[in-house]
Amino acid sequence: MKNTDKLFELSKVDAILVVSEKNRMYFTGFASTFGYLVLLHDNKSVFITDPRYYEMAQSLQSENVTVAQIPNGISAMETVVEILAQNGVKTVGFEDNELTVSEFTSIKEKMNGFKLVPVGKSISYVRSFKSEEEIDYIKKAQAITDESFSEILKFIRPGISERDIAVELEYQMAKHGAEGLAFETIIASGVNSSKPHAHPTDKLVELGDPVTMDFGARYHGYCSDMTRTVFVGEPDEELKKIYNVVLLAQKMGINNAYCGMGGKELDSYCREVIKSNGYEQYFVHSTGHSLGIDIHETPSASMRSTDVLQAKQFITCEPGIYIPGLGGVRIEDLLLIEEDSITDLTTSDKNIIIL
Ligand SMILES: [Mn+2]
Repeated sequence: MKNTDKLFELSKVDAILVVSEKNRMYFTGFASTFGYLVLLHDNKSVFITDPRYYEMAQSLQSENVTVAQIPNGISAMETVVEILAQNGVKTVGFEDNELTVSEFTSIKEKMNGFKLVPVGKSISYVRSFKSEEEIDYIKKAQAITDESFSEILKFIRPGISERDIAVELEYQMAKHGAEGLAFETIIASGVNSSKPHAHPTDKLVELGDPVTMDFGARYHGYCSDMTRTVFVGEPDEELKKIYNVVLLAQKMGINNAYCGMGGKELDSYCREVIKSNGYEQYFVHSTGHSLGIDIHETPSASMRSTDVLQAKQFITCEPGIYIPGLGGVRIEDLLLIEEDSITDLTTSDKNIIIL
C-alpha cells in the first residue's frame, strides 16, 4: 500500500473512496476489475472486494490494511457506508475526474449522510511523484521500447504496410517483456505523417517516405512512450530540413531542462527553435506530459502549463513539425527529473536515420 499522508494533508477529508480501477491499482499495487478502497487517516485502509478476488487480495492484509468481502445479499456501497460510519467519518473525498455522472449520482444517493468532496486533483498530484519501484517499472518499460525500436529498423522497407510495422513492433515489445501496450501504436508514413496521431493503415511504405512511430510498452502496469521518425531511402530536402529543426528543438528542450523549471518554460525552449526557423504554425501540440499508470499524467509542458517540474516526476520532450501534403517529423524522449539531474531514459539514436 502507498503511504497516503500527503494525500490527506492536501485533501483535508476524513476518508477517501477509491472506485476507479487505476487508482485502486495505484494505491494497492493489486490489479482487479472490481473493488472499493476506503482510505482512512494514519495510513489505514479497507479493501472491499467480491469472492473472485478475496483470496488473492489476502496478500494486501496487514496491520494497516483490512481486506473485506461483501457479505451475501448486501451491496458493496452498503458495506462502504458501514465502514465509514464505524470510523466516525463525516467528509469523504471522491474521484471527480474518474467517475461517470451516473456512478457519481449513485454514490451520492447511497451516501447522503456524508459530505462529498472532490479530491481528483490531489490524487493526480500525489501520483505525479513516483516511488523508486514505480521509477524502475517505467525504466524497464522504456528499455523494452528502445529494444523494440532497434528491432523494427531491420524490418522496415519499401512495400511493407503501416499495419505490418505496428504488428511487428507490438510483437517485439511483447517478446522483450511488455505485458501490454501503453497506448495504441501510431505508425504514419509518407503524407500520413503530417497527422500527429494517425492510425496505422494499409498504406505501403514507399522510397523517400518518412515513417513516424509513436509507441510505448506497459510493464507492471506502468507506461513508456517514445517517438522516432525514420526515412526509407533518401528524403526530400525540406523533410530533411524539418528533421534537423525538430532535433535541434528537442535537444534545446532537454539540454535546458532542470528540476524546478516550469512546464511552460520547457515548452518555450522547443517552440522558440521551431519558430525561429519559420515553422511555428506547424508545431500544433504541446511539448510534453508525464506518464505512469496513465499514458498522460501531470505535469505537462505546454504554452498554458502552470506546472513546475519537480524531483521524482517524469516529462516527455516531443516537439514536432507537420506539413499537410508533405509529411511530418516528431522526436520524443522520456525524461526523469531528479533534484540535481535530468536523465534521458530514451537511449535510441535520434540522428537522422535513412534506411
Ligand atoms: Mn507522448
